[in-house]
Amino acid sequence: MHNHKQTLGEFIIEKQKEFKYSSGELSKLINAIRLAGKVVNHEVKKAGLVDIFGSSGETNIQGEDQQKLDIFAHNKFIQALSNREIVCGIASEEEDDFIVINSNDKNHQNKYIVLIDPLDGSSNIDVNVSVGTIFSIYRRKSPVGSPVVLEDFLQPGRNQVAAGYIIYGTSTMMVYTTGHGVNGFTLNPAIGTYYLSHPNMKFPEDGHIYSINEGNYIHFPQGVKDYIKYCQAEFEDRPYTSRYIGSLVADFHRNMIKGGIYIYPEYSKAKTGKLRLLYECNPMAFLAEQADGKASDGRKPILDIQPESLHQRVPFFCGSKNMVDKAEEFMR
Ligand code: P6P
Repeated sequence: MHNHKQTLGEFIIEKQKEFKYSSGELSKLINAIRLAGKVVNHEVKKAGLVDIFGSSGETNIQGEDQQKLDIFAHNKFIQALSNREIVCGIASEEEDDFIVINSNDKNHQNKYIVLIDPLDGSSNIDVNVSVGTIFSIYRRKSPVGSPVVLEDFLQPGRNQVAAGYIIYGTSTMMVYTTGHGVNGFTLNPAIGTYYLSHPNMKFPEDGHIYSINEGNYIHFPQGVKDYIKYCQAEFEDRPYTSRYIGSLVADFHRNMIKGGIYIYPEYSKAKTGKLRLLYECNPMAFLAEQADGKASDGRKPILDIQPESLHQRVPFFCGSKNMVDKAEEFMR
């Protein structure tokens, strides 16, 4: 039986037809991300063969040692998004401030902004473990025609128009939502085409996998310690399995397919957690809710948080709804 899998390109065109007033700008934006993802994938998959291992000797605003692939990925996404007159501004983990795209007024006519973590999990690059790109898309709030301003980037996650990730794993996949469910596309590297391999992805309501860096156990809030002990108790469907890859995209993706919870809580060494609200937690929370999962800071939905700064960090509890509910019970 010829099982024609729809390509990402066909999918985007078909979905655009459903939005009769769509200008096609969002489709162009998703296409730009699709293209940049292929370019980054090509580089990531050969990282071991060329001298792009190791650090660039520079550090980013997080004080993190910037891997060359981080910078390569950042540049490729900025380039792909800037060249096509689609967005009026970009914020990236790799840049201290947001980027105003081309100050000529043509680009100020564009209504979308993008926030991106070009290569999350970069510490895993040198050990050949999956890494990912995370992106988040909003409509600008400031008037079209003027240069984009900080407030355009500080919108609650609930305002997102689209969000997704590219996971550079045993296969490369692009997983995204435009607010009508989550769809996963797998890249066929031989021909550079993404195919719809995981339509309408959903978090199982329950799960038996918990993802947390237990090396920080003694520093965790008591509620997190109690939840971990709950996961480890010999009872009913427990103990659960502990799986922690050290790449948010990889842990999230596995949990969405198999069921599970990912937790990066606040703790003594990271007073408000480690993950960034704007280009890690908000896009993953939008995907989680669209896949009938849940994402909170341990108390309230991530998507309802009013951001105050570009690189702000928040505690992150995300995954199967019933597991996040249970973890929140322990946090109360
Ligand atoms: P830790 C990678 O740097 C990252 O931002 C996430 O992708 C990952 O889940 C987490 O940090 C790992 O942090 O402190 O456990 O090494």
